[in-house]
Amino acid sequence: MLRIYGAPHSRAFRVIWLANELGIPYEHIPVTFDPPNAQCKESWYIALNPNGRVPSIDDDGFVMWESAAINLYLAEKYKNSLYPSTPQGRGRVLQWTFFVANDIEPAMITLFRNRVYFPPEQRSASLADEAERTLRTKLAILEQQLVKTAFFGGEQWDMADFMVACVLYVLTRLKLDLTAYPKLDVWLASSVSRPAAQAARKLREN
Ligand SMILES: N[C@@H](CCC(=O)N[C@@H](CS)C(=O)NCC(=O)O)C(=O)O
Repeated sequence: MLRIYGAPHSRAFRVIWLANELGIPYEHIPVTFDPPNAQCKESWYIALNPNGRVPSIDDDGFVMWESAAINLYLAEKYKNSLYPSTPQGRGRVLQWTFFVANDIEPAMITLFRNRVYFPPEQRSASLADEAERTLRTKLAILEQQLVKTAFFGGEQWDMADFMVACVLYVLTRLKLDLTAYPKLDVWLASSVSRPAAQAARKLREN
């Protein structure tokens, strides 16, 4: 049985969403990460993930951490129609995975923390503004791709789309104005409306 560790409003959301897409049965252990009582800092959890961060998985005794790596592993092991059948298709999945992880997520998280997550007195408007400028140049690259092809996977919504959408999900909580990226806006709304995403979102609301 697959075990997924991490509160549903953490990056564990990404893994839960994919497990739903793949139809994998799993047990969810909602390990908390918010101080001061973060369960991910307890010794039993550090034994699973030395970073003391969520998510982690235990897949029949195989323990892994890092959300993107976990999702690439699960997609390959429990392949369904989302998993590209060609090396080129899989190359595209990796390209978009690294792009969102390296170029988008740091700016997006800085923006999220300084506009939404931190208490108002801890927010920095200048950090937020700078992060928004960086983020917008990267969102323009995603928009350009969707002008060329309907999906990041090409003709159909596949793992490349999933890997972008599960990171960009934070934008829906930031309420960033996406009118400069009309195709990305529509694509994101439709991605997060997928039944597998909706089921994972429900856990966040509970
Ligand atoms: N690159 C890691 C980041 C994991 C991460 O930062 N998780 C947050 C929750 S979303 C966490 O555990 N924060 C607690 C901490 O850093 O102490 C991944 O994608 O899995």
